[in-house]
Amino acid sequence: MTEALLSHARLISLEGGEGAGKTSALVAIRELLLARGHEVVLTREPGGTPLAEEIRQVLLSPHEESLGPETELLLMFASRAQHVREVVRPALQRGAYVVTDRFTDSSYAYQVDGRGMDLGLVEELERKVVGLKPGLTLLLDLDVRVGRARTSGRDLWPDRIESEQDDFFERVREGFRKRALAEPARFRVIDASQAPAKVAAAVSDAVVRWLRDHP
Ligand code: Z5A
Repeated sequence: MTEALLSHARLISLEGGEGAGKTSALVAIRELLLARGHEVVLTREPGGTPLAEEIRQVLLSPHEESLGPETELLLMFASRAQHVREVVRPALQRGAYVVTDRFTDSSYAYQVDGRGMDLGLVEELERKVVGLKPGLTLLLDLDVRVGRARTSGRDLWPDRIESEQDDFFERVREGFRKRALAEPARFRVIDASQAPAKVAAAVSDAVVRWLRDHP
């Protein structure tokens, strides 16, 4: 159990709503870091280890209709605890960059702002169970309807969280934007409505600047 929340410069997270383009952004960051000779671990949440991926299946299954918001929150953190223990900390300790598709900011946006869970509880879980926060967080910000239109038709059935209504995702988007405003040194907000090449260029530019300032 940890007590302090430490920021790590080699931990980079990507955040945003559905269809924001996090997948292509991850690839752009990996290429950039590899070209500079760094070891890169690409990972995701919920998930990132065999056990955490099993928890992800439960969290996203459209058949888990009875899963309550408290259980959802605790399973997100159970997945994250395992991910941090097995993947994130070991990679950072051996000098690698860890680039993660979502991290604790998603729990603030989805579980606190989206579901109305207690902010203090999430802060405590972040401090005691995770103990780490990204040095750099790229928020791919996108209109909710545009994001949903991009992913519509992708899956036969939307997952449990994708099945929420637009007002839920509007609260999530506002939650992310609020966090970015509160922590301008950590967040870079990227307009994800641009063409894919422009989004990738903005992401790469933000990471290049970050590496320059945090060698
Ligand atoms: N969740 C949570 O509630 N609490 C937590 O603590 C955590 C997560 C960690 C699973 O995450 C769910 O878990 C997620 C939040 C919740 N629920 N939702 N909704 P996920 O990251 O696996 O799910 P996701 O965000 O929905 O993934 P996504 O829709 O695939 O988003 P993406 O990775 O950002 O999008 P993409 O795959 O890169 O692109 C989607 C499509 O858009 C694809 O067809 C692309 O070709 C297209 N695209 C991408 N960029 C563009 C541009 N620029 N123009 C046009 N089209 C584009």
